Amino acid sequence: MPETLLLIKPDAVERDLIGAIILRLEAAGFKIVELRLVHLNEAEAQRFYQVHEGKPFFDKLVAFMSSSPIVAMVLARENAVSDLRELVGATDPAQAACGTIRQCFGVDVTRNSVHASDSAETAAVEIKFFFPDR
Ligand code: 3AN
Repeated sequence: MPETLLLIKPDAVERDLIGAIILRLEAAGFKIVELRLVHLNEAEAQRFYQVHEGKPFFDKLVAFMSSSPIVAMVLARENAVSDLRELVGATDPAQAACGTIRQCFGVDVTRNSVHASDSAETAAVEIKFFFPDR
């Protein structure tokens, strides 16, 4: 079964939205096959987002992602990568489609509550980042 990585970001963990987000994932038919709560340090957050290094928002993104704990999970389902991206919604919550996780819970383009891998190749790398034994 195809797998993808979902992160519940600091803004959502801080607002006690872990359960609400998991409810939506399970209701959409995603199976949680790995799950952990983790507090990234700055170097780890830089490594996770290295494709964005040099962009104007990089330092802010790294500071945010290492500011408090996040939840990392591996989700399995048919069409896991593309269907999870659809459920998550656009990067900017203000632009995200009605009913998406970011539209419902996101605060702004940095505090957008969740991350989902954007391709099967990225998913494989991101899953290894958080779950090296997989
Ligand atoms: P997505 O998570 O929707 O795939 P990416 O991969 O383009 O978006 O960006 C990764 C993360 O960087 C986003 N989730 C968001 O938190 C942050 N980000 C992207 N674009 C901006 C921006 N213009 N200003 C601030 N943060 C941004």
